[in-house]
Amino acid sequence: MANKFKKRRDKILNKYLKEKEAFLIIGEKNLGGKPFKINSNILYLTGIKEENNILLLFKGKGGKKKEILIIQNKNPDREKWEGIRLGKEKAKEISGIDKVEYLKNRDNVIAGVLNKMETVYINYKNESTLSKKNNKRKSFIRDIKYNFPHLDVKNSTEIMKKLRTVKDDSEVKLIKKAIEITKEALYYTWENIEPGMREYEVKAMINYQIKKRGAKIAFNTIVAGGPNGVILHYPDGDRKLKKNDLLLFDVGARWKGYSADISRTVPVSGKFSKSQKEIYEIVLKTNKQSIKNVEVGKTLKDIANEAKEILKKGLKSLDLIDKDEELKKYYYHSIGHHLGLDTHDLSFKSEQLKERAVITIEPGLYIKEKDVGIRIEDDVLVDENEVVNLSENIAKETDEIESIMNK
Ligand SMILES: [Mn+2]
Repeated sequence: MANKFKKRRDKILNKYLKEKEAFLIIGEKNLGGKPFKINSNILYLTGIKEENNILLLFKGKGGKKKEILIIQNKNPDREKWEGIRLGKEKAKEISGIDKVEYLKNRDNVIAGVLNKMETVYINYKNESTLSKKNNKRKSFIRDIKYNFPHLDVKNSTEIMKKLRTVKDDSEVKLIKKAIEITKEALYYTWENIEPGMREYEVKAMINYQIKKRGAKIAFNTIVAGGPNGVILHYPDGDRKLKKNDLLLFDVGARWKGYSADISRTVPVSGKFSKSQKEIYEIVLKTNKQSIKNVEVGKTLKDIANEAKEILKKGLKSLDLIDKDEELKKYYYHSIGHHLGLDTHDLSFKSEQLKERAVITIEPGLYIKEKDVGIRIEDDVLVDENEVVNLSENIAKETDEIESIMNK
C-alpha cells in the first residue's frame, strides 16, 4: 500500500511545483491559548504529530522530485520531562520520507536547498501579518527572506486549501469514526440528563464519554441550557437545568486528527413542549432541505441564502416575524464550513464546492423572548452525483430524541 501521506506530497510535487521551486511547511504549536494541537498541514502531509517539524519539498535541476523532513533532535534529558521524541527511523516509517534530518542541522539543510531554488512557497499570508505577532515560525520566515533575497517567496496556503478541501477515502473514514463516537457520547448523555443537573455536569459527562472511547475533544464542547442556547459560543456554564429548558449541544470528537462537529437540541424533561416543537420543526426542515440543496458547484453562501428563505417562511407562519429583514434577529451565523483536520477546515469561503468536500450544515433559531435556542448540525460529504449525510444516524426527529431520552 502506497503511503497516503506520500500520495499527498506527490500531488504538490507533480501539480504545483516547477523546476527550482520549493515548498516549505513549518509546524508549530497552535498559539493563542487553544489546547495543544499540531500544525494540521504537517500532519496532513507527513502523518507526524510532533511539533516544530519542517517539511521541505522541491524540484531540483531537471525537475527531479525531492523531499526532506526535519524533526526534533533526540534529547534524553528533555525527553525525561516532555516524553519520548520520535527519532529518524520512526519518522521515516510514518511519513514515507527517506531523507530525515534533525533540527540542529536545520540551517545547513535549508541553505543547501534554497540556494539552488528560485521560488519558495511558505505558510504565511503577507508582509503585514509577518510583522504582527512574533513566534518561531514568523521569525524563521523572516530569516529566510533575509538570508535568501534571490528567492521569490509565495504563499503555500492556497495550495494546501486546494488539496485539503477534497477529502480522500481515508479521511472520510476517520471523520465517520469521529461522528460515530460523538453519537455514542450524545446518546449516553441524553439518557442520563435530569432536571437539576448543572450545565457543567452534562458537559463533563459528554466529554468523558468521548475520551473514554479513545478520542479527543475537537473543540470546546457547548452545553447551553434554556436562555443560554441563544449564545452561539456559550462558554462554560453552571445553570441548573430546569425541566422546561431546551438543551443545546455543539460537540465533536476528534479521531486521529479528524474532527466531527455535531449540534443537537433536546428537551431536559425528555419531552418537547408544543411551542418548542413548532420552532424546532422549522430548524429541522431547514436542516434537511439545506442538506438536499448541497451540490457540486454551489457555494456555502448559495446554500445559506436558500436556508434563510426557509427560516423566514417558518418564522412568518408562527407570526414571529413580519418582514424578511427581521430574520437576523433570530438567526445570526453562517450555514456551515469545511470540516477535516481542523474543525473549521482550510477553505475558500466564496469558492464553489468540489466533489469530495466535507462540510457542516447547521441552521439555527435563537429566540430570546422564549428562552429558546435551537441548532441542528450535520456533517455532509459532497460525493459524486450525491450528497451523503455522514451523521444521518444521529437522531434529530423529535420523537426519536424523546424515545432515546426516555429509555
Ligand atoms: Mn460547526
